[in-house]
Amino acid sequence: MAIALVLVLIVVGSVLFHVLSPWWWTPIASNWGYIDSTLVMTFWITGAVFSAVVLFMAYCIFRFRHKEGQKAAYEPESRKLESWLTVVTAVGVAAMLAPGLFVWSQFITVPKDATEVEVVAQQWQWSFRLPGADGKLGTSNARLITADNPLGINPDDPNSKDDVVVQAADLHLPIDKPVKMVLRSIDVLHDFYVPEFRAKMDMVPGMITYFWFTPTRTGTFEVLCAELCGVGHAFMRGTVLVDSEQDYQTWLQQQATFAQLSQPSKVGALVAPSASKAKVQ
Ligand SMILES: [Cu+2]
Repeated sequence: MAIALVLVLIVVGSVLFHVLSPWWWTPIASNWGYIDSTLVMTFWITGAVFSAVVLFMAYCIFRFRHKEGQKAAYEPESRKLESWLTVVTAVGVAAMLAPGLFVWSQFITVPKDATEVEVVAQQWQWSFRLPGADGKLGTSNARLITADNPLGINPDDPNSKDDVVVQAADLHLPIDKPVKMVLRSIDVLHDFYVPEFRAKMDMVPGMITYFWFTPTRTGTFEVLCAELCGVGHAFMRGTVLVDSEQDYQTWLQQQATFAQLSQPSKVGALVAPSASKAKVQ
């Protein structure tokens, strides 16, 4: 009886916690309202199943409790019950999965007018690269990483000369312009995550991953690493500032291009320690 009561209390407590909890999402600052709808849908399905299963357990414990002279019948298999459960589970899982797949396909179908912004992760900081006037990012390669070229940008690629390099500093984005975030890691697994944008994606060494979004609100947003990447993982924070077009242009004017950065010290490029870090991990 006590166990049945505890189970009922768990359900009531969970529902009350949901209704009364002050913990909820940060206000959205991008076009990904779909992500929220998908989460809400998943939440209702899993929440309903959770309540139903726990309440059913409580009912069974109460209804079939031990009574003097009563013996339980052994029934190891019930085809009817099994097929019924299989169908309900399959429908539930499909209902959770299907909307997610539609949203996923939109998430990675980049609109033609999106500007590319490269995010480079390394233990434990964020760097960014914007295409210059040509609108194209130059190629890059982890083997090209040196002290003078910490992001491994290809100096022989004509497209990379005017690329704007934002090394270990804040990224600015103009409001209401779609951006394609091109994600790269130069050591271990990381994950680029800005909670307000409702967007995150793993960054895999040797691979380029991406997603797109349109910032819809100006402000300062925190970038988190959402993939355990070593002892400094918790401190791997960054900042994205969504500016009005004018503020964005002012900021952009102050940034250095790859050509400018690589000019002063062409001599004796040293191999950056980040190349060997990957092996240690
Ligand atoms: Cu990380």
